[in-house]
Amino acid sequence: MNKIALITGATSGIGRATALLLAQNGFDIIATGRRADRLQELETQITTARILTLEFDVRDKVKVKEAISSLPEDWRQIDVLVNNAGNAHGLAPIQSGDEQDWEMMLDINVKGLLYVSKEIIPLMISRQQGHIINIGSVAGKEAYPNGNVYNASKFAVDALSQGMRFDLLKENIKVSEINPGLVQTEFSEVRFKGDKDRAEAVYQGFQPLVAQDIADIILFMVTRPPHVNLAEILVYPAAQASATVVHKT
Ligand code: NDP
Ligand code: 8X3
Repeated sequence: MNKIALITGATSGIGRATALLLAQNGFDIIATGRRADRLQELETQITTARILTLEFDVRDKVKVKEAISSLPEDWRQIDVLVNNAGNAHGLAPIQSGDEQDWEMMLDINVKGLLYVSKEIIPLMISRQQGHIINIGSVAGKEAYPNGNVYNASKFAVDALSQGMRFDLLKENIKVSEINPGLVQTEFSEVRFKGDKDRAEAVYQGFQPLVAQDIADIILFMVTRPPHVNLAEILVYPAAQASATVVHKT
């Protein structure tokens, strides 16, 4: 019988690549996101494993609870939770930051991760097994100019990953964190509110990571032997040395 992986934010970028890769490698997939058309498309693309999709906004804790409660019995043995849903909204000095952007980043990246985890952790505890992978960021390891609230949200993911690891130790649940540098996805388009030129410029002059690179790491993490937990990985493109130092040609 396949293991089951629930991936938040599976409609795009890292989450989508992870859903496709895990499905090719013996996992049944629960894919979540807000865009129903993307979820339906993913259903047609995953043919070698079972796939179930759940459409919800991670900010809505009632909907999160309802969605996870609605899982049929044969989908409730979740082995892997990938807390991936998230984005940056805006890139502005703290003194001119937009409050709605701030709320989105804290509500999605931090509270959303908590709401989903709160529903899945009891299912894992009841089986005394599971693996939670939190997608943090280099932005959660070092702040950078104008990153402020996005940085804060990812520093929170880092703290929560460490905290979860302590609290779930006796429950035999592994907690891992992946902190990527620049990955070319829809991330910058969202950050710059649909400005495609500005988004593309972020990745020009060097070879950025792609979503598949992060999916490969997730697959490696979740296929280690039971006694091994790869607790944390910081992964850059070869041309990146810190959050702000990128060698562009
Ligand atoms: P994308 O924009 O391509 O994907 C973001 C995903 O998150 C989408 O599937 C989106 O689905 C989902 N999402 C966003 N908001 C919500 C919400 N309110 N409720 C439910 N789902 C939501 O970006 P990435 O793949 O790059 O980002 C994935 C994760 O990786 C994020 O946590 C990001 O912070 C992190 N990261 C990204 C890096 C990069 O350079 N790209 C580097 C380091 C970390 P939908 O819109 O359908 O709801
Ligand atoms: C995404 C990477 O450098 O834009 O978390 O913050 S960065």
